[in-house]
Amino acid sequence: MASLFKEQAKLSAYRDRRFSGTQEEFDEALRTSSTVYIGNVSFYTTEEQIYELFSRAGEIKKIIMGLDKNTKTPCGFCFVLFYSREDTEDAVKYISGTILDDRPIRVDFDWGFQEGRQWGRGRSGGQVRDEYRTDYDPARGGYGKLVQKE
Ligand code: GTA
Repeated sequence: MASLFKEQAKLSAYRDRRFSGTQEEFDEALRTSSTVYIGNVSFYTTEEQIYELFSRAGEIKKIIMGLDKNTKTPCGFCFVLFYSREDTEDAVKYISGTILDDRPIRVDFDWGFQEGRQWGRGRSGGQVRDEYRTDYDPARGGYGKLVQKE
């Protein structure tokens, strides 16, 4: 019974609306890929800091910083590509929740990086969540973009 639950447990609460395959294909990609998404990152955190932290889980193939599509500057997320699935699972298990630049980062399984996914998808250029935020977050551009426009 426990293994049935384990099998059915969702690997991620996030569903990428731009993933073109079926839900089954999405789930399979999450189960097998060696890519993680890192969220809640400060705009000031560097690729070098990400490298140093995530190397603790295993050898890194590549880091892709998430960028604001207008300013081309970091906008608070990134993808880390590992060589091994085991290291990917360790990153989710042990690094998620770690404090980096005073913020608890979120490490999520990802279906796999594709060109274009490095850009924020919000109308203002950054991440969608930073459009709607109502709190003041100095490490992520201050107030949410919609509040700033009011
Ligand atoms: N693996 O959790 C994730 C994740 N997120 C949040 C973004 N990406 C993720 N990948 C994984 N796990 O490549 C990836 C995207 C893309 C890149 C930038 O990061 O696949 P984005 O953050 O700008 O846009 O993506 P995305 O992901 O398409 O945004 P989405 O799913 O609409 O909304 C994200 C969050 O924003 C929601 O969970 C919610 O908290 C908030 N939000 C969205 N719409 C509203 C709304 N109308 N009102 C209030 N809050 C909202």
